[in-house]
Amino acid sequence: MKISRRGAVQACVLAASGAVISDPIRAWAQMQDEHYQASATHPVRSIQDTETPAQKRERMAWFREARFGMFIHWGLYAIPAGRWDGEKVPGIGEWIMNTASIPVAEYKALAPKFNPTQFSAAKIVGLAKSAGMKYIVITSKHHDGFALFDSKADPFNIVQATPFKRDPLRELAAECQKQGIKLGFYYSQDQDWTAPGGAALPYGGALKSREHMPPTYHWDRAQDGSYSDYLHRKAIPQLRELLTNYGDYPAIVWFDTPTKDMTPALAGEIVAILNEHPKLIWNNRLGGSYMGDTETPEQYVPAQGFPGRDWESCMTMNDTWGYKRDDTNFKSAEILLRNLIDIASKGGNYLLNIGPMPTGEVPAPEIERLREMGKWLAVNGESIYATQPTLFGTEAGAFSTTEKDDNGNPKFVPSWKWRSTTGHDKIYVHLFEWPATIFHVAKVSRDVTGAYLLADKARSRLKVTKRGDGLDVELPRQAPDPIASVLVLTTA
Ligand code: JFZ
Repeated sequence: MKISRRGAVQACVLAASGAVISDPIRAWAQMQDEHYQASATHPVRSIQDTETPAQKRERMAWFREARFGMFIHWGLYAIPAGRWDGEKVPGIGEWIMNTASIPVAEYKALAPKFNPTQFSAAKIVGLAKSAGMKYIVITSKHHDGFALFDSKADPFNIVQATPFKRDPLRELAAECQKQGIKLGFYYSQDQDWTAPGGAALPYGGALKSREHMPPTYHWDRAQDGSYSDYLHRKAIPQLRELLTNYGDYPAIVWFDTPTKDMTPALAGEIVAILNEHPKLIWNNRLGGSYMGDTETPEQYVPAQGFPGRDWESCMTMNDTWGYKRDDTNFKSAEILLRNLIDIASKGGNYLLNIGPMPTGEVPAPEIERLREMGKWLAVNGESIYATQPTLFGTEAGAFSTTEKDDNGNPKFVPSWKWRSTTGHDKIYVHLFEWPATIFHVAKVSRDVTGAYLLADKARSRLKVTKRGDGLDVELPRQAPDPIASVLVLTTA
């Protein structure tokens, strides 16, 4: 566990392409890691500590079947969209207040300008559904402290501080209920750059300035205050609001960036509240030594998944979570689909981000890619949802015998020929490269009784012959899908 988590954090740092993530963040991540290991007993036992394996299976069931969800990063940062005072600000869009050292009062002045009249919960939920996604996780409050929901606990929120006056979370909850998809809330419980006492981490370009110095990394006096007061006056009351005001939701609470301020005792106070919601799933980023339900690899797919743990890779389509008008570096639908298949073959979920614009609309390149993924899933979804990981295991790649990763461990070199998932009485093989007529299936722990292509509505049987320990499957000349064609092996 120790090694895999440390490796995960480091890989995450590497994968966030560009010089965006700083060494202090890396140091913080390592410190967190040690902290995480240090506390053997929790001051308040969490549901994960007390439930039986059967209860855990029941609580996690929908999540384990879902495989594909939509992350939404949306807030005031969509207005500057990566530029401040006419300058392009490096790094991820939702960090602009920190990266550009924007004073609290100046940042808060964005709220009266936030009027996303084009926001439509029906359209966004419809988009997620048409992409084949089974759940949505939206930023109810990011590190900038702005609540995207109706909050009595703090006035810096979309209903009280903007001309929009509507509660997008309420509208999304109603729509998700209607369209039958789960809704989760991201909540930045620890960092809050506009509430006195909220934590701040150093980041990217901001480090080069003389501001943001330890121990607080603050850049404005208005940020100073007691962390415990912040938690008791803002974060905990808002978490209570989120957990009680939205009917059956949230299905997930997605915490983020715990710092050492979040002691086990303080985290325990939050856990006591989470415990009142026995169906809730929450991630591993609360802090205070709590492991939560899910590992959250960010911007990468772990080489071998996280055996024994539920996990969810969160990723951007371009290089930012929050909308940035200058970021057009979008991954292709092909890469996104490969990621989804890769993740499913290792037993995880893919939480793929969109960053809506200040109007409330979703950027066109994001809509296009989601629709393309949805088209593929409409044909091939059976090979993804509610499947088990691969029975093979060597197809994903191998650890290099010569090259080392940043950590000094053997570097994992992925291979992109094929992946596999497992069904009740079927093995699915996702072929990225279409073999010249024969696909050889290595020895596997089940008896293969037949083969057909998932895209073939007639399910015409393909010729299967024994060769060595395994089987040869004879394929047609033409791949049914340019990105990934699914071969189904029926098994006894
Ligand atoms: C965090 C946020 O800071 C970011 O804005 C976004 O919401 C993302 C999903 O989560 O990003 C992180 C979290 C952890 C590390 C780096 C970035 N880390 O461990 O180095």
